[in-house]
Amino acid sequence: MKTQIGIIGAGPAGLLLARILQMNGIESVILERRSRDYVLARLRAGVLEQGTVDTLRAYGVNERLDRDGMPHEQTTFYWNERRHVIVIADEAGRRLTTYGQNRIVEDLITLREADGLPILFEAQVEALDGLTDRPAITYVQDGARKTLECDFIAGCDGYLGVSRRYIPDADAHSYLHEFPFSWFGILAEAPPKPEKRGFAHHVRGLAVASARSPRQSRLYLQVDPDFEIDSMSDDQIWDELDLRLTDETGTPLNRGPITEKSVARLRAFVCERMQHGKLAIAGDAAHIVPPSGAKGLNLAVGDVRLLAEAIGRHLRGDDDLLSRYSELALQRIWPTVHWSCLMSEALHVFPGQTGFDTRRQHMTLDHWINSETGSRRFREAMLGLPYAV
Ligand code: RFL
Repeated sequence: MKTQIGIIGAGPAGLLLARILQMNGIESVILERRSRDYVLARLRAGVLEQGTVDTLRAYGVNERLDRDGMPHEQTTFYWNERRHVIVIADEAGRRLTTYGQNRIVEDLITLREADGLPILFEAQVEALDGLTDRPAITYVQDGARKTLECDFIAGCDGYLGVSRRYIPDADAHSYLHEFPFSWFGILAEAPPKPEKRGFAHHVRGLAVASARSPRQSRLYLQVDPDFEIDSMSDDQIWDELDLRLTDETGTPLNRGPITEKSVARLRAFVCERMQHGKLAIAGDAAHIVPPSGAKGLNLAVGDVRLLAEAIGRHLRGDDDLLSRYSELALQRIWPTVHWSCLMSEALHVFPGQTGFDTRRQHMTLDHWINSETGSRRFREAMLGLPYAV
């Protein structure tokens, strides 16, 4: 089989890249190791920067987003049993929008399938060849080994994918930081209260209240790395969330059946080599951020916009942008990783944390909440950096 661009991974990065390429008259084949049902059921992120919403609109992925996306113009810190509001919307009308990553993935798959374009599910990529000359992807589907020949390969296969290892010296140019805690996330059939959306900094650890739809709440608790998912009853989970997200009004969260539970270790990772010959990596394949800043999906969108433009120019014989892909992408990635780590450092309780450490966290929170420069910095970081293209 032959195509112009072989895309590994049907996550948001791979699917959106395929969509942008399609709109620019460039054909692609997506290879995805998981089944269609598995990919559609994966929950993950849900807070979109204005730039992500605008990008999805620009490529016609907005029908359901415009109807069901929940814009929000402020966020809240719960700290010392008080509620502190920071305005997020800016003078240019930018704001954040809640719309689940699973719904973006579903919208992109539906559009692609309606256009009759190929996504091969349960196609596990095993090897890449010819990266400086004639790229080829070897994959296994239905027990058979097959080859996809292409002009260029986009590795959008997430943190544990195969493509990064085909970039020479990728490990030597990668940076990993592991935080000493995890996030226990739940999805509940409970209408989120808009006034309860936000982050809690509590002596028992961080908590986060967010939404996935007007009927679904997405909530997180900081837990130890060895936390066992069944060690808390549903009532204990709700009680712990209400305790950490407490404020002067004592308003509790809306409760409802918990439909999903997951635990994820907090990490930050950046690979500074994002391209080699006719291979480039994008999204979680190149970087991951702790979820406190809600930036993982938004960063993937920034990479993919840039990569689509670089691939288009490469196919027309101009490699200048492609040769600068890593450099330009990193201009968004490092500040965003830094911000996500700053938020993590200010909001969690660290093992062995001293009173001195706690007072320094309070200084950071006080700066964001009570100072004009701090609030502006917080707002700008949450709204996201401009794109290179
Ligand atoms: P994805 O979404 O991981 O997609 C990569 C795809 O590649 C496939 N794949 C392969 N396919 C073929 N052959 C192979 N050899 C392959 N190896 C892998 C995988 O099956 C998968 O379908 O990466 P992408 O597209 O870069 O998108 C990035 C976002 O998914 C990610 O940044 C965010 O979801 C991060 N993230 C969260 N961000 C938030 O802002 N808020 C959250 O609450 C939040 N929760 C999460 C998350 C990421 C998680 N993962 C990756 C551990 C929760 C989890 C569990």
